Amino acid sequence: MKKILIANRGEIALRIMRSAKEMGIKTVAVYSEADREALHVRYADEAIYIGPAPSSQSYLMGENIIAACIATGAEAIHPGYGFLSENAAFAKQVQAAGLILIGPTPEAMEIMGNKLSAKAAALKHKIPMVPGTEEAITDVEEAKRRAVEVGFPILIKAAAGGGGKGMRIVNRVEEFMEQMELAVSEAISAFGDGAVFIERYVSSPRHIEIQVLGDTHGNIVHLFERECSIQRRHQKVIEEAPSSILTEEIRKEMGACAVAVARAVNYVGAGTVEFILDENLNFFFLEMNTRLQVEHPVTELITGLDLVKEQIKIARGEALAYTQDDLKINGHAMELRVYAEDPLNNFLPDIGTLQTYKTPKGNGVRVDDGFEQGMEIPIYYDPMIAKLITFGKDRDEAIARMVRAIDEYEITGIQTTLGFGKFVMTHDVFISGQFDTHFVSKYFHSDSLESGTDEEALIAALAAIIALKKPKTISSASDQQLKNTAWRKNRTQLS
Ligand code: MV4
Repeated sequence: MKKILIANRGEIALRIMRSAKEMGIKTVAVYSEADREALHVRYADEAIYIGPAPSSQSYLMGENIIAACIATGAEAIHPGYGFLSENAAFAKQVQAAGLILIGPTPEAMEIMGNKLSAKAAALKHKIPMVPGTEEAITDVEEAKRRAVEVGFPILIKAAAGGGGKGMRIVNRVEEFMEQMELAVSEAISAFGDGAVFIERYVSSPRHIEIQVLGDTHGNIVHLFERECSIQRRHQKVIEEAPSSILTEEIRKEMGACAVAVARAVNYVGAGTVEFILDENLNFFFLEMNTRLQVEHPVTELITGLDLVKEQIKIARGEALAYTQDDLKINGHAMELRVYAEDPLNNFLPDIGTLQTYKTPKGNGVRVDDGFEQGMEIPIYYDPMIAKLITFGKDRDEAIARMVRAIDEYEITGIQTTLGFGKFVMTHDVFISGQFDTHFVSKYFHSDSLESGTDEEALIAALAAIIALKKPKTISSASDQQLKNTAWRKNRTQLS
């Protein structure tokens, strides 16, 4: 493999190109109108324009990407995460064009793309699963009887959903019919597929996922777990490896289950098997993600492996160079996703120019980003600016480094989740390791953040006075606009 095309943008495109470069492989970037000046375009050996800014007209245009691959003589495509990375139809088109997709087979993507077929594949291997229905609900009365059997609260999930999309909690049997109708119509409009199933609702879960790698020779290993319980509205904010809660025994069991799930679909490449863990440390299989994930760096830091290099070697047909017994956890890693979002304004995306952008440095700090000072964050794509990753000999050291790195990070011109990250890292409950997926909604309020500078406090106070004095007829929308434009935009980073 001498040249690969990276069908992505931002930090992950750069991350992939760096590993390719270290392997002596040339890189081809693709870019949209909004990314003409982007770092991934400058970093690549070649770059091809693929369409207008909206991803539906550029990064999701499989045909244009395959054409760019052929035109540049690249032999393989790395899809990164998001965009076309889990699109089985695209994977088939890549194969049909005589190219290699650096990822799993279209068949594995297809099975894991549907939660019910994923569960059916796992069921054959005695993988623990949350009690519920094993098939799509066709008879609502029968489903209701099953819900009573399982016990309320229950969850209705869309088979075509995933990552929390298309889920509904039903607390009482009286609500079942109504929620069912809503869930089905939502699933139809969101996914074009009304298939839904039910599961008992695990009320205080932890989200634990296992990284797996499979080669084309039938070898599959796991690279231990990542814990991703710190999230808000199904968007992960902080991830770590290893989990602070797993015992060596549960880790082994979960790892073996993850490998069995991967084996059920002859998994090739890097994948992640997602579980939830209840209060009694029982774990249940939820779904499998058939891509390289955003949070892969924490696994890299504790295993010493480069997951992108491993993906490329697997795609070249090489066998894994190690067995499960060769793999060990060393130290502890933390990741904070730095989003261009305003934690004081319900985490609304905050776009604009990075007036100051200085990343933290030093021992145990890694920053995976795709921006430089002076650049604008485009509105068209995910608002993630960077991933701040720290490593230490143990969890306490990884946390201390994270706090130090957050303090060193300088971002002005836009609001970010850095201050929010510091709130979590310094919270007793997080430090104790005794938390669940409700951490953010339980403990974070907009007044949890340290206040900004004196000048900002003054402007905020003035804005409040103006708001109090204004005639009642002024709408709350203008109130919001005042807050956004008068002082929030130019405030320096909370940290
Ligand atoms: C659940 C659950 C509780 N019980 N399933 C959300 C993401 C998707 N992969 C599945 N999710 C959940 N499934 C049962 N039976 C709770 C969640 C859930 C969750 C899971 C992991 C991380 C964060 C979460 C936040 C809310 C709900």
